[in-house]
Amino acid sequence: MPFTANRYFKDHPRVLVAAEGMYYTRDDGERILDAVSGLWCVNAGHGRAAIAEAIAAQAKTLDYSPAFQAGHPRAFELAERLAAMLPGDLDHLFFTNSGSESVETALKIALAYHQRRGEASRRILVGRERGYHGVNFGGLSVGGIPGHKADLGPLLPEMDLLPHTHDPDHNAFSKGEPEWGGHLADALEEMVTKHGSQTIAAVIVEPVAGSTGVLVPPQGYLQRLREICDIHGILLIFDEVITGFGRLGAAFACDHFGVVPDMVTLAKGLTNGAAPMGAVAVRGGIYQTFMDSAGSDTAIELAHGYTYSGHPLSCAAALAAQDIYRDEGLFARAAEIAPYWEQAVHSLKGLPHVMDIRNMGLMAGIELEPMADRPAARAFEIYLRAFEEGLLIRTTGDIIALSPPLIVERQEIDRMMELLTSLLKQAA
Ligand code: PXG
Ligand code: PLP
Repeated sequence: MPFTANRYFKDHPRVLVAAEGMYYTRDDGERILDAVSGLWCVNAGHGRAAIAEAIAAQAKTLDYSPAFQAGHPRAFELAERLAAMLPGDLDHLFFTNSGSESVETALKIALAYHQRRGEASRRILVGRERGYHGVNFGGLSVGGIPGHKADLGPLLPEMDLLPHTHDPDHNAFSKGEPEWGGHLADALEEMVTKHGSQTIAAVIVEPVAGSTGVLVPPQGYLQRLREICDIHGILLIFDEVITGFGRLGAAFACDHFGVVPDMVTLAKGLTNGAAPMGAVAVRGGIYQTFMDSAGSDTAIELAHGYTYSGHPLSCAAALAAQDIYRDEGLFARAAEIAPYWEQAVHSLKGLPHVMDIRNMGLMAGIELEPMADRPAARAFEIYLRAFEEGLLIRTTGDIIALSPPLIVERQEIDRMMELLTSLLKQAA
């Protein structure tokens, strides 16, 4: 099982058999409140009939269409739809099957783009400490979680990592963007000096780091990264696998922060989690560079793609999900309820073990003091107890991460906090 304590699971299985709205149903028939949107993906809540029907209808009409050298209407429709939603000239899309594949795709496009425009010296890919960009080799290389790389030996050699932005001495219990830390973006400037100009191809960051415990960017940080990238001709990639599709109360984090990156990676909420799918959006100039540099008009411009790129069932699911987001105004709804969410999660301050709480949009991280000699044990224990008591949360190290579906109601937020309060009080 993926990222699972397999032996423990065998002895203590946790099995979900159905889902509707804000709730899962366990195999013992009990309902459990979903405070993480499955795994940060079911933004419109579970069991959306329109998505299920769209998938079924698509399966009957066109089950599969070859991804290479042919197309089908739903993929173009979805690409146009996303291009219209994305800011600026982020207007060309490439479809994948996951966030990890989206990241690989974006990193490959970055390297190839510089080659194509005659700056082949730009080979270095820059990520950030505590960054998560999936589990494939490129994403791992620029990822900032040492434990994910430990057993693998050298990965991509031409890479570097920016410092992460979380320092509890300066920003513990920040509501929204911390005031401290914007200057940490200047580390990119220092990297240019260290490696030489025209050596860095791209920088990839999560606008808000999700997996490593909801690390919110300091005020001005992302804007400063954009400026430095512009000055030095470096591509800026926002990994919006979690922040995309309303999580921050806007369609994308780029809208929320008013920063247009050169590429955006997407997945998860793209289909409301109902079918595997990812996407990479690129700015028009990147697309055009490939079109203009490929030689004859039957040459393939980008030697990349997956059997299931733009799978018809995934496209149908994504289009139906986007209809729901639009028709129910869910991104605006997330923005509307975010202040209530903020005050609710910060009400846990002062409970046993709570060292820090941070939030943005409908995301929150609650960091606990680790048990001596047993890192991550305290949070995992709370995860297990929560599951028993009827609440699904996510934990990473000793941090509880929350990201409820955007349909969450105030009384459901209250229920989450009530349960967490009692679990924290009981925790060892
Ligand atoms: N980039 C980011 C920013 C992500 O959050 C990926 C890439 C990889 O996506 P796929 O679809 O290949 O898993 C992710 C995925 C968690 C958790 O709770 C986070 C993710 C996946 C599973 C669990 O920490 N993020
Ligand atoms: N391995 C083999 C032997 C293949 O033939 C293919 C695709 O044709 C792949 C891996 C890649 O699979 P996918 O396109 O689903 O990523």
